[in-house]
Amino acid sequence: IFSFSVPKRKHLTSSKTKRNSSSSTPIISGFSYKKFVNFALEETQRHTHLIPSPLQEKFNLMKSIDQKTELEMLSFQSSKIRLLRGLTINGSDSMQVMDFAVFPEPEFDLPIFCANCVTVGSVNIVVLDLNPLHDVIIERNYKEKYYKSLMPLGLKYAELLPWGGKITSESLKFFSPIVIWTKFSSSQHNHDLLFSAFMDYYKAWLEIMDQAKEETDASRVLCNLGAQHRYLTWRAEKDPGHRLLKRLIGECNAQDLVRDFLFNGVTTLGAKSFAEYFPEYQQEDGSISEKRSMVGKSFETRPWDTGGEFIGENIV
Ligand code: BLA
Repeated sequence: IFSFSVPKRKHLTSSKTKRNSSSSTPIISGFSYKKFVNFALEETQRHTHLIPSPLQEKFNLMKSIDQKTELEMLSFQSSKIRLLRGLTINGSDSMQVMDFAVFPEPEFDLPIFCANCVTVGSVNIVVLDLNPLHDVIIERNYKEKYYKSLMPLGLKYAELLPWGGKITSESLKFFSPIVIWTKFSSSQHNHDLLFSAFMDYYKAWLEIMDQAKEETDASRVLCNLGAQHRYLTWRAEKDPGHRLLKRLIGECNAQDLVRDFLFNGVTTLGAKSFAEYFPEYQQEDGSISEKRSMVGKSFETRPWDTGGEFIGENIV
């Protein structure tokens, strides 16, 4: 089953930028998030020994129903990493998507590395973060432990990649003080900036992974496990990518991809249901509301100050 190897170097040069000779507008043709994932894999291998995940056998390459879009999946694990997985979508109509995440083993309270980038035409929507495993508004120790030293990095990119506008408070609670939540229009400059943010954030995550010590207190391990399961349950139910995935590969395949690959662990790491974690979504007849947010959008500006202190109002 270990017949899959990390992509070779040649893939690294697969994305290029061409200039349209008849106009001065740079055309970002061949822009792809594959180089992001390749960078992450190569960089991870400098820090730990990656082995392919058993998921790789089932999830590797897929075509959309109309055959026009390619979905590529990669997954690995290592001693501290329960699952490192990446999905890139190469669309025909200048749509490019990346969902790259790294989930730690439950013996580690490491943040979850999260890079979600969607490019449709010239519109780019980005969430890049070391998603906190535990609450960073209530649990100050957790925030201090991981984010205090990362604030300079967060501040640097908060200026370069400005806050993307109102966001649901449900999502915000999964974000850290250094989250990059941004929207921008395509240009070589912006894509380069995003790539450099991705590289810096990922290197920062690997450094804290190197330092992470295994938790031996069983109750703390259970707490980490519960927190990761809650996170997976949230994203497996409410991730904004689901609608697009359904359209591309059909409802059944999309469900498989979301529950078994992207948020693998949602059915195995814990037994609690979505409604138990997020009762506000439960409707009178017992079903789960299809709304993404019960609270609505808020936080027009970055709700963290330069010290990483939460300054947003009314977080629900
Ligand atoms: C949009 N993706 C978004 C938005 C967020 C995220 C915050 C803006 C819309 C909103 O405010 O809800 C991402 N939300 C997250 C993340 C967390 C969260 C990472 O709560 C973590 C806790 N996105 C994908 C994939 C696809 C995708 C795989 O990750 C497609 C296959 C698509 N995301 C996608 C699209 C939009 C989007 C199309 C814009 C349209 C929309 O908001 O529905």
